[in-house]
Amino acid sequence: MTDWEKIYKEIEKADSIMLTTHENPDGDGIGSIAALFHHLVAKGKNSRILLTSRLPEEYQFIDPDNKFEIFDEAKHTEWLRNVDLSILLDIGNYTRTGRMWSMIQQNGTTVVNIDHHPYPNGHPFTINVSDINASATGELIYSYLKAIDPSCLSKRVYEAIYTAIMTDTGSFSYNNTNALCHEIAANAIRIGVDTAKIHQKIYASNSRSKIKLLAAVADNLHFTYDGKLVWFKITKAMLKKANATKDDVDGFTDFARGIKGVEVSVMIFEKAENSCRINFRSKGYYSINKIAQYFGGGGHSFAAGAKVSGKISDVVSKVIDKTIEILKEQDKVID
Ligand SMILES: [Mn+2]
Repeated sequence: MTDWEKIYKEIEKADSIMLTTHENPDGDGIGSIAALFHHLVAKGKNSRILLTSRLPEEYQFIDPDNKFEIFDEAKHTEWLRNVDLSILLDIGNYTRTGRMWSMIQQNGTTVVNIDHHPYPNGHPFTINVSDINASATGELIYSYLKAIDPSCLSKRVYEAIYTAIMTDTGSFSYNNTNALCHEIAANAIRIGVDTAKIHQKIYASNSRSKIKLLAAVADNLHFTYDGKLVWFKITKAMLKKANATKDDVDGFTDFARGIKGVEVSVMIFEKAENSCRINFRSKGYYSINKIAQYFGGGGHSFAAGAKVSGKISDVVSKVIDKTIEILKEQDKVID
């Protein structure tokens, strides 16, 4: 039996199914959920989408029927306690389901995980499909639907899958872009998906506050390690001054990586007084997920993240020192 058949068997058995992705969801998690949701509804399942944080504005078009709910303990505990199957998509690490994880575990039901992030230290899932060669989780959902329920691949489902793949491949530009992504994109165009419009909705909708914050960031970039490493911090005060929100920092680490001569970019974002979020990006020469893993996070070789507790000034020196150390180690191996 293939993995897809195993997963479908679990779906067939279940009456109620919960879909979720990581907190601060991105286009891949959101698109993958929306595509799979159509399949579950077509199969007559009582399905719900529960997110630990809200659907970002630029992805609202994927959810015209308001099926994406924000997990609320008072509202969802009872349902979640009795759910037959939980499906996690693009999660990276199960801890990124936040408060929902303990509930998923407590009810002892089947957990299916579909992801393109690696799981080096084992996993707590009933069925785990972790394919690091896939460009995006959306690509895996496409393969699943093609194998199990090809008639479900409607224009709307292609829209969701296209969104997942476009956002995770940097609009088909990163080195995870593969032949299948382009085949899926071609199918999407043939079925009538307005791909230019999707791109515009997601990438041409920057708020003025976001650009104001980006200007502050661009003014405070720190170059080190022969200019190959660039880092910047975003403090609460900077957010306030630009009138920006935490969602506005999306894409900033990619922007910094795009500078000529830079190989690795690091963002240190002050979440709270004693907690920071760190994002790492690499152009492809250095692998940076080891750094994220050192700080208890995870991700891919060239895009990873972690949460680090402590004051931002302490976190900056800790993270940058460790980053340089790990880049040096890789330079030694490469020499
Ligand atoms: Mn992804």
